[in-house]
Amino acid sequence: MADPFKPTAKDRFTFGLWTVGNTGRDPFGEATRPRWSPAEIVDLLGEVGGVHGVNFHDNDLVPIDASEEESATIKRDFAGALKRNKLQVAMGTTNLFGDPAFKDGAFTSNDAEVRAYAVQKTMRAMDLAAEFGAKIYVFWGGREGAETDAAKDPVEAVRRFRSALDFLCGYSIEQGYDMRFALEAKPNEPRGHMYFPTTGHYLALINSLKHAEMVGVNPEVAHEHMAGLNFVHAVAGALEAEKLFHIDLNDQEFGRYDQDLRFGSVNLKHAFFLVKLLEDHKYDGYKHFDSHAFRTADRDDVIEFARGSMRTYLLLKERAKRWNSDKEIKRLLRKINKASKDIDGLTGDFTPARAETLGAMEFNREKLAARPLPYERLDQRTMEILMGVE
Ligand code: GLT
Ligand code: MN
Ligand code: MN
Repeated sequence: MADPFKPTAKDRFTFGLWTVGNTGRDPFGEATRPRWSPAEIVDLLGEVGGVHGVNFHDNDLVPIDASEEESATIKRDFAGALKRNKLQVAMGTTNLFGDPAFKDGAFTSNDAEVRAYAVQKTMRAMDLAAEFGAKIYVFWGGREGAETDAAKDPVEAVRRFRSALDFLCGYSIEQGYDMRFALEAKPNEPRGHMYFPTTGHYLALINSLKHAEMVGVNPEVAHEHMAGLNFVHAVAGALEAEKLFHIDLNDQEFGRYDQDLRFGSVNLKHAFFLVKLLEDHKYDGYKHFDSHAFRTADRDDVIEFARGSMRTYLLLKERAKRWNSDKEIKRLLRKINKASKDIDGLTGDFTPARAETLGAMEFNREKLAARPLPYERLDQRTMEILMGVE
């Protein structure tokens, strides 16, 4: 029988050059894996099988100091690898955090020249992403934050960030790139504090942009969990606002540094509700695994890491389907949901007449409070489905 948990390109799973290509370097130790070229990473993803596409920062593909000639060779090799492995470029982004010029931020830097350079670097990175057909462009403001609020007015920082985004939306439109931007929040790291710490902060900013319709969010599991927040709820807010343009899947122990662990490997229950949410609401964007293999992994184990990420998603998708069709779950859901068209209609659109009717209604608080909510049973059944009990 064919393996039902084998991914195909239709699943729209993607990986970044910087994720499977991660060398294992950390603040305390040197690399444990060699640096593979972009083409070698694409070949590795081809070997993994079932991957839809690959994502990159400008400098993951072309080093910041590459000559025209070097750049042309790298791009040619990369394009060849994409073709032979039948992979797409799904998303592009800019490295606005690695170079020392961005030590005090990029779009929010106190230095007008740094801000202008950051916008110019992004324009060029967008050109590069467009050359490879990317339609989604991610903004992760790695250095857009502060260690001391004596350094700048945080209101001014928000304004600078907005102004850069407005300009770059204009650039994408004028170039005919037809890109959609996805903003990625993180509470801290590498800065002590970031100006846009949660997905909610970005959802609020988007409404104030000149081209709000082309801008959405790219929430990441680890980033919301670092802040101790419920990621499923962050994604739900984005879905409801029709702003979930991209998603970064990985995992994370609550309250730790950014661990970028394999999807579903830490908080299985959260991962389950996340997959269920994405599937129930028919999210059809890319599912990007923004994580990296353990520092102990060699090339074979990196392949296992990539396969495991996709397999876990598909296993959880099957469990979500099982949950939705489970007789007991359905019975419990019927019991706890007390719908009434008449009553909901009353508190829908406001009219003085409805307010009058509502004002005259009598509610029996004791009766309302006495209604049973068997959530313990519901949660236990959920756990049993998750653990494979039929
Ligand atoms: C960096 C970060 C990620 C972002 C990437 C996009 S770069 O690895 O930790 O969460 O998605 O810039
Ligand atoms: Mn991360
Ligand atoms: Mn990310």
